[in-house]
Amino acid sequence: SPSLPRRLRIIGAASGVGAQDHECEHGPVAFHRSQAWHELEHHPLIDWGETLYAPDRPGLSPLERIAQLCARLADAVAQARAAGEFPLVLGGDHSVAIGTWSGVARTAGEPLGLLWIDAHMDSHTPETTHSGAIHGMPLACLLGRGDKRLLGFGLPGRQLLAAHTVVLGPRSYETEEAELLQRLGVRVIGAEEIAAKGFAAAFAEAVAIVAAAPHGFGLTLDLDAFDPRLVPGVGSPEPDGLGTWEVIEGLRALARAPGLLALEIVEYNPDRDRGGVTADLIADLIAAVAPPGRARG
Ligand code: Z70
Ligand code: MN
Ligand code: MN
Ligand code: MN
Repeated sequence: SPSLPRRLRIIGAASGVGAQDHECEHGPVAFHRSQAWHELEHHPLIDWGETLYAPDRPGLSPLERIAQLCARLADAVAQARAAGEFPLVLGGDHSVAIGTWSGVARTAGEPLGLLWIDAHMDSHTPETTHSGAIHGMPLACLLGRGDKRLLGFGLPGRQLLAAHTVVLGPRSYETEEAELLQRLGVRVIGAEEIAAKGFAAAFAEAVAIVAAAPHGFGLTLDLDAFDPRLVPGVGSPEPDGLGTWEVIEGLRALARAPGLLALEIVEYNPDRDRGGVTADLIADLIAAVAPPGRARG
């Protein structure tokens, strides 16, 4: 008999302290209150699970607050998978990726493939960062490099197979992080290469690499990958960037891949949104991966 479509469980991860501008911490709650979510919430196969917050106790450093949030997020993601649901994590700044993909790798039992769509590379270590911002480090952490306090939520060592990890879309980065990715063998398909070969070809190449991971793969989508003229509600807008339609179409195709284990959408900053267009896009991205299901009306 055909397998039942998986329910999709949204988990809000309200981190802002990983970025220099903390406003992304309001992303999950703002989306939950938006008209775009109101139109999606009746979908029979989409549930809002919970929203997790970084602890606010005085004396905790940003890194300690992110570590505590990521520990709980990894557990929440693992619980969703154990319940047979498909986790969709909504950030929050991109440091939450440490928790999301640690939780998924733990349940998969082996390191994963990961498609990282972003204007940035997020592959600094505490030794190479220029800004000190932890949302500039999560991919390095998932590859096993970084502060030990951010490394203990998933498998021992690394959560990702470098040979099945792709960074798609970077157009703003520092040389140290590009060098780390090159040294580890991560394929980077930057904005110039996308412009040269077209998004569809670049996306297909990226999917072929990540979907070949033997124990499954994920997608993390930093909203700053999009052109900020189309998607203004992001933490760190960078000029130019991807179109929305091409990515939604790519997600529709990706959702049919049997190895896709989870999805993450991050860096939603409601303060910079205009007329709810960024919230609308988030709803369209969620709908693109949701199983088909009639609204209850
Ligand atoms: C820079 C840093 C970053 C997101 C900005 C930027 C990192 N490389 N990541 N916005 N999502 O601070 O390390
Ligand atoms: Mn605020
Ligand atoms: Mn990012
Ligand atoms: Mn980014």
